[in-house]
Amino acid sequence: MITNKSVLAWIDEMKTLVNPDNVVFIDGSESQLEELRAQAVKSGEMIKLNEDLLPGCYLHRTAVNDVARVEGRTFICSKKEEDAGPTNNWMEPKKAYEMLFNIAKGSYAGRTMYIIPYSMGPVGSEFSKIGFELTDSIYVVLNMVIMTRVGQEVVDALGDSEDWIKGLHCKCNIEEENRYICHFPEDNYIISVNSGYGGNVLLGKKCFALRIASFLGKNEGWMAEHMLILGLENPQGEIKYIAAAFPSACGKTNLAMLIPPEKYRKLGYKVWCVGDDIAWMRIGSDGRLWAVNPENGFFGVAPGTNENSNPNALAATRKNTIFTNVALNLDNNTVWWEGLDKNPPKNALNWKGEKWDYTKYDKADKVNTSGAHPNSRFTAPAVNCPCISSEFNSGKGVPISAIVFGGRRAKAAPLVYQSRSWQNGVFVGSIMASETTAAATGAVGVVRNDPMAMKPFCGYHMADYFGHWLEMGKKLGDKAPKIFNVNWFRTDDEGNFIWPGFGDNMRVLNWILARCEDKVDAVETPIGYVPNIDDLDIEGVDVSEETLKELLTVDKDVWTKETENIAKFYEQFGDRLPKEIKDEFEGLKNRLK
Ligand code: OXD
Ligand code: MN
Repeated sequence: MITNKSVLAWIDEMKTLVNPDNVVFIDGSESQLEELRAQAVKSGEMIKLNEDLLPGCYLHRTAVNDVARVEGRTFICSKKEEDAGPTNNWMEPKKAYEMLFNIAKGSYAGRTMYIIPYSMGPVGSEFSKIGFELTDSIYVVLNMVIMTRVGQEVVDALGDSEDWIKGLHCKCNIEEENRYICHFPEDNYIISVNSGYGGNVLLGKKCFALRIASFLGKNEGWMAEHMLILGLENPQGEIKYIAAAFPSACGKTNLAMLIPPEKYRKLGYKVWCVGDDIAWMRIGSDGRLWAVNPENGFFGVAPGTNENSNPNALAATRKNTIFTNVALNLDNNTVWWEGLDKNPPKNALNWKGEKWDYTKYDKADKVNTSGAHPNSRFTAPAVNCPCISSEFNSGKGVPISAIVFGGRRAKAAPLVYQSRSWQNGVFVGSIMASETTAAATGAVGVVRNDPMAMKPFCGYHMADYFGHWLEMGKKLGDKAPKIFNVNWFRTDDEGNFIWPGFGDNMRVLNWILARCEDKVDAVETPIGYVPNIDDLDIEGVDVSEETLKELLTVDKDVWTKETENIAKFYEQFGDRLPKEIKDEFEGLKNRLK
C-alpha cells in the first residue's frame, strides 16, 4: 500500500490520463506474481516452458518491429538543448510532455495499470534510489521483478520522501513511428511509449540506472557507469574488484562471469560476479571508490551463450527466467538460440513464432533466417548465477582497484595498456571506439566512437561528463583506481581473432591487478604502458610469443590516423571539452611524432 503523498498524486494524475480499467499495485508477493504469470500464459503474452527442464521459465515474443533499443527515438529532454549535448537527441520538455501525454491519453482503456515500486540497489543502501514504473504490460512487471528489487519493502523504505523517479510506460499499439523513449533529467521523469522491448521499457535499467542516474551522479558527486563489476580471488583468498566498460554486446556478461583457465583454477583463482552491466560508484569514507550493481538480474544477449563461452550465464537461465525472441523447440517445449549447441531443433518455431527450418540459416540475413533474433535475450535472477559474489547484496558495495575500458578494434588497440594517470585514463575512456553490434537498431559492423561505452546512455552533455570524471579523479587523489584499456578482438590480416578471449582474459586481468599493486614493470608506448612480454602468462594457451608481441604492438601509423578520428569526434564538443582532455590529446600527438 502506498501512502506517500507525492507518489499518490502522480499516480492519480496518470490514471486520469491513461484511463485504465483496473489498477494493480505490485507488492512483490509470489502469489501475486504467479497469478500474473498465469494470466500472461492465458492471453498468449508468454509461453510456459517445460517445467522439468526449465522450471519457472517462460518465452515471450516482441512485435517484429520492436526488437532492440531505438537510439534514434531516445531523447534527453533537458530544459536547455546544450545541456543534452551533441551526442543525444533533444526535445524541448514542454513539447515532449505535450506530445507524449497525447500519445498516452486513454491508452490503458480496456487494460490494467500495474504500479511497480522498485529500488535500484539493495533496499535501504546509501547507494540506492527508488522509482515507480506504471505499465500496461505484465511482461514488463515480471521482468522488472527479476531485474530490480520490487514490492512493499521499497515503498516502506521511501517513506514520505519526494526523492524518487517517475516512469510511465504505455505499450499503445507498438507503432514504430510513434515510439519515444524520453528522459527529463531535471524532473526525474521517464516516459516510454509504443514499445515492448526490454531496453526501451524496463525503465529501471538504461533509462534510470544510466541516463537519469548519470545526471544525478554529476550533481551529487557520484558515478553511474555502463560497467560490469567482478571480483578476482587469488589463491591466498584475497579478492580485488575491477569495474569494466564495454559497448553493448562486446562480451561484458562473459567477462563478468569468467571461469579461469584450468591452470589458474587449480591454483585456487576464482572470479566472482557482482554485476554484468551497470555500476554505481561513490567515494567511501576511506577515500576509495566503492561500487554497487544497482540491478538484481541479468538481461543478457542469448545467442552465443553456451557451455563453453559462459557456463555461469547458461546456468543462471535454467530456472525462473524469461526468454525473449529465442526459438521454441516444439518437441520438448524448451528454447534454443544460435550458438547454444550444434543441434538446432528440427521441429521448432523461430523468434517470430513461425515454423523454422534451420537448414535455411543464412549468416548474411540472420534476422530473417535464424531461430533466435540476434538480439534475443534472457532475463535471469542474479541469485541463479553460480559465481555470484557474496557482496552482491551488500549495501556498502565493493572497493574498486582498477577501471577497464574496452571495445572491438581489429587493429588499433593492443590487448591491454595502462593509462599514464587518472587524467590520461579519462582521455583513454573518451576515445573509446567500437564496431557496432545487434544490440541497437542500425548498421552492424561500423566503427563508432563510444566514450566510456556511455554514448547511448549519458543523460547530459558528454563533455561535461568527461569533466565529472576529472572531478572525481581530483577527489580520489592517490586512492583513485588505475585505468586500463583492453581489446580482446584484435585480428590478423585475414581477419581472424588472434587472442583466445573468454576465460583466458583472466591472464590480462591478472596483469592489471599486478600493476595496481606495483608488482610488475611495463613498457612505455605513446598511448600508455603495455606488458613486458614475459609478464603476460601465455602458458597453456594457443598463442605464440610472436603473436603476443603483435597483440601488444602499438602501431604509430595506425595511431596517427586514429588521432584524425579523435580530432573529428572532439570537434562537436567545441569549447565545452575540458582543457585537461585537450592537453592529453596534445600529449598523445606529441608522443606519436
Ligand atoms: C544492454 C545494452 O542491453 O547495452 O545491456 O544494450
Ligand atoms: Mn548494456
